[in-house]
Amino acid sequence: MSYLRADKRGGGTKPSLFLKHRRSLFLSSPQTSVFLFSLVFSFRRRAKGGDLQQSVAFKNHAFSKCAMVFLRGVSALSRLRSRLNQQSSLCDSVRWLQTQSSSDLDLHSQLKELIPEQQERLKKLKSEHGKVQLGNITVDMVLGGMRGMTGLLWETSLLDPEEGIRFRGLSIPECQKLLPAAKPDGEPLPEGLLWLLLTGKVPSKAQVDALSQELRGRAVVPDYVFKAIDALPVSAHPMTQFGTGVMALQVQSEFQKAYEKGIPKSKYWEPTYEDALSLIARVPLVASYVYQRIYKDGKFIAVDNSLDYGGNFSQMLGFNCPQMQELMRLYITIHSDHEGGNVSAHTGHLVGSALSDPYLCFAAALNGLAGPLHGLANQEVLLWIKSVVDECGENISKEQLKDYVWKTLNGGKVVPGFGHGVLRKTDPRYTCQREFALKHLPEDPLFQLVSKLYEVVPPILTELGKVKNPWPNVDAHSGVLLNHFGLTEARYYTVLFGVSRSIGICSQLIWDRALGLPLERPKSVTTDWLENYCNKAKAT
Ligand code: NMX
Ligand code: MLT
Repeated sequence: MSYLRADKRGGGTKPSLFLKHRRSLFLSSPQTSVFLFSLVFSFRRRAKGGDLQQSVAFKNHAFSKCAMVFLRGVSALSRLRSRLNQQSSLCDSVRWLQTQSSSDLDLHSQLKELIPEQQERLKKLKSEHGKVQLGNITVDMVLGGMRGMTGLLWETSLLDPEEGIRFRGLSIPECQKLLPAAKPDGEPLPEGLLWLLLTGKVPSKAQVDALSQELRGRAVVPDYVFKAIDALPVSAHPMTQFGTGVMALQVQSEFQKAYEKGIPKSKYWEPTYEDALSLIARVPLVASYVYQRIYKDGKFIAVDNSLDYGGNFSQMLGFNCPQMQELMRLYITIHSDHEGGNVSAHTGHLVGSALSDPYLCFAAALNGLAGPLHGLANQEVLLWIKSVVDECGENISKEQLKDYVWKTLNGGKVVPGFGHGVLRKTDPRYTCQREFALKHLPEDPLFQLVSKLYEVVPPILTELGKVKNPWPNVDAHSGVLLNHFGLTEARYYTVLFGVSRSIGICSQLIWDRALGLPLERPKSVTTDWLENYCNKAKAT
């Protein structure tokens, strides 16, 4: 098993539930007992032979696996129990299972219940409404990057041009209000968003805590991943190093192994789920390694078992300030998903349609995210803002700023952080970051410069006459927040975007497999074909 080779750069968590109730577990069913005995036996054998750190990583991972098996077993037993209605004959351990944990806390069990319903819904939609038209495709759309062409099914979020993103129907302010937080009135925990994206339901704090624990248990990265990154020059772009690490993680793909063994189509979603959750759990370790390698002393900071996903990522980057941890929670939540047509999400989905595993899909998605018109814009924004300061100082007047914007445009460049392929108003992800800044860093000079840009840039872009959306997008704001708390290295920013986007892309991939979505293969045509088609259409 791949985790046997895990090294010290892993996290893991102590499954206190498992330790406390292991006796009941061993007694709960013959299959569970056999599985647990063999796991414990193999762990003991390993612990004798291997070094201590390997044993600890393995033990943590093995215990988390047990806890997962345990929760799934609980769910199966609960359902069996209701069917047979044999309340009195169930042993103590089963009664404990029902009252203490149940399938409510296990995301996998929740999905298992939801998937058949959704499969039915899609089947019905196809058979009853398969021929309903969703609009006309025009030549402009074909030549214009497919803007406005509806052509993808994406369950986890939907983008409205005026309102912005809704995650499973919830706007960003609604998520901030409804999703569990690390502290009262705090920012949403990204694990909560992951639960929401996958199930369509707002999770309880207990569900989010269980998911945090599961992710920590999966946060183990083999040494060869770090060695693959180490093979690159330190000067390689952080996104190149991050993408290389993600590709190396692919060696652990459960989907690839299951497919090689001939798993039936109806079960594809299960190893996809395993890969997706492991990938989400592991990318912060790879990302923080890249950060430490390029900008710090290369020391690896381990997972802290007392922290959630966002808090942990912040501390692994070396930032322990509570405000930075809150920022990271907000950052990961809002960058996670932006419906299916954006370059990174669409790439992940397209590659996944060939049944490539989640690691391959996500690595491909990252390469799209690394483009300056997409995720790399967050790097470009801070570098551009710093160039403004270098040339004109922090207290630049609005008139000077206007001149600088025109200089950029006249130089044939875009103003980074403004405009959007779909949005036609200020991005709500910009707005919530602005609110965060007003609360935590109102006096920051770069934040004040960003505020001035909000006044200066839109009228200029409107004056250009061709820009469809002159308003700021998510990337216009994120850099100054990170910079304020000491994460000043702009070239690293797109890696943070990437860590967050793993949540959206992987969530949808699970549903792609659960719904049996087909190979994506749109039709393309040549200019000749288009001209002939249009001439014929004109003649008739
Ligand atoms: N600065 C200068 N020109 C712009 C800008 C801008 N911020 N936004 C759009 N335009 C230009 C665009 O280049 C195009 O020019 P041309 O016809 O000469 O090729 C024209 O306006 C029409 O473009 P739109 O239809 O408004 O925008 P489109 O959907 O093609 O592109 C972006 C959307 C986001 C690529 C574009 O607005 C842009 O380049 N923005 C700056 C980069 C950026 O912030 N990207 C991040 C997007 C969010 N994300 O994280 O991915
Ligand atoms: C995103 O978050 O993916 C960007 O805003 C780009 C997009 O939605 O097209």
